[in-house]
Amino acid sequence: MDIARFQDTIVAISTPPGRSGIGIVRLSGPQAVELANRVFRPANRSRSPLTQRSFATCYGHVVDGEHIVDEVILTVMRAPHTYTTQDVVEINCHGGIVPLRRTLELVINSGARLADPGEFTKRAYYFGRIDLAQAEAVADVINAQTEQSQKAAIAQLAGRLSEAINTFRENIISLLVRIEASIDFTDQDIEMITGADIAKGIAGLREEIGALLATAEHGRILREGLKVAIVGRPNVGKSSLLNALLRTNRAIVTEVPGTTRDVIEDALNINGIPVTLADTAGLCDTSNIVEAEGVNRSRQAMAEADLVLLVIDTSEPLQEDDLKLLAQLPACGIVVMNKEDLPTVADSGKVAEATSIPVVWVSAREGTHIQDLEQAISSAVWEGKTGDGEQTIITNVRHKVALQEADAALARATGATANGYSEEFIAADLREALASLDEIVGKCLPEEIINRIFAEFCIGK
Ligand SMILES: Nc1nc2c(ncn2[C@@H]2O[C@H](COP(=O)(O)OP(=O)(O)OP(=O)(O)O)[C@@H](O)[C@H]2O)c(=O)[nH]1
Ligand SMILES: [Mg+2]
Repeated sequence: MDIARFQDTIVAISTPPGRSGIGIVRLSGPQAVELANRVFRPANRSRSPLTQRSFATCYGHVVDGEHIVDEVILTVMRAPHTYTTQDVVEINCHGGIVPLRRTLELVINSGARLADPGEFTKRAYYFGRIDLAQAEAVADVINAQTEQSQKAAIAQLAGRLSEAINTFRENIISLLVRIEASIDFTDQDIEMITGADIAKGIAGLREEIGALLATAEHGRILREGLKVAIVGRPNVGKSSLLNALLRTNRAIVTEVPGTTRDVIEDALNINGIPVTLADTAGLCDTSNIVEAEGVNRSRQAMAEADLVLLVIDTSEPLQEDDLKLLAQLPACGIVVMNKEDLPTVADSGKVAEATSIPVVWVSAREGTHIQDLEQAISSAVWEGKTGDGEQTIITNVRHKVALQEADAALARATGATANGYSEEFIAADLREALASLDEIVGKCLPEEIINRIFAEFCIGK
């Protein structure tokens, strides 16, 4: 890592482009206060950012020579208790693109460099204020789509995941110390670690890592969202159901079978779960090439979904196609018995016989019992858990893969112990497990990977 680059003073607009009450230009680096001061004129001439206490504000103007650019409030935050651990200055401008751009340009002309995406957070990581898992959580907090996703990200930012990983690391290190002592001092009078001790230590660790890994699916959904596909025969009310769940008229609904030709997607929040909902073309045998392409896309959406809602029209007798779809329905599915406002003709007993997955009755057109369906969707995801964010969870695929690798190395160590291999082999496996855990918190990780992680961040964070 080019540490010298972190001695540059960087600047960026930290708020999104567009009109807003306030926009923030942020600086970090050894010259942050000095460079900000060059473009700032305090309203009270006796107060200067240069002599300002940390976390105090100063009212005045950003100026270009004698020309006033904007009326601002400037906050000075002094190293080391700042976001980056360096001196940080935030200039609260008016939130229009012109005052923000001009302020940014003036600071750059004074000698600052434009920040790379995520460079403020990268500095916080390199200077040791947060570890890599916490830095990744910063982006997750910004990107969170629901309160539950945000809770998980905040817990990770506060270091909950890092604590769990560090406890695993310490357990491995203490096992390693004991194993290495027995290797180095075989002829001395110290208490030797036995194969049984090692096996017990590793088994306990694997159990805890396994419990953390078991949260990964739940975590992935919180971070990336749940993909839900609405499928069924033509005209059963799939698009009406999409509209009912979204509470808008997003998709075209008509009494003509084959109305929906393409997959229509939209995002919503169901009891805290970020969901991407896909309405699809009715599944049927067709020789019409447009309809056939629609059916292909429906099948693809069904295959890619985390959860499938199979809609059945209860105002008609069950058809062969309904039964075929029921048989194909994945375990993570819900049968939606639609049009409950009309007299029931479909044989619901046959549906219950055909599947063991939940069945919910609704009227998509009238909007009745839609909340029951939402409840069924969240139960299917959380499997009865509350998803209250109290548990430490894995939300990031990178962390999941590293934990799986650590677990695989521990499994090899268990095998080596059971087979009575020498302690050197067991120690080598334990060191590999340790290296995988290190990757999560960002110890000894190749720079290329670290750069890739921060490249995903927005400018100004
Ligand atoms: N009575 C009643 N009619 C409904 C209900 N849901 C949908 N319909 C009607 O059923 C017809 C088809 O609805 P759509 O939502 O377009 O059905 P679809 O499954 O998307 O149809 P395709 O896109 O053609 O596959 C429309 O006339 C709707 O008004 C319901 O709950 N009750
Ligand atoms: Mg439709």
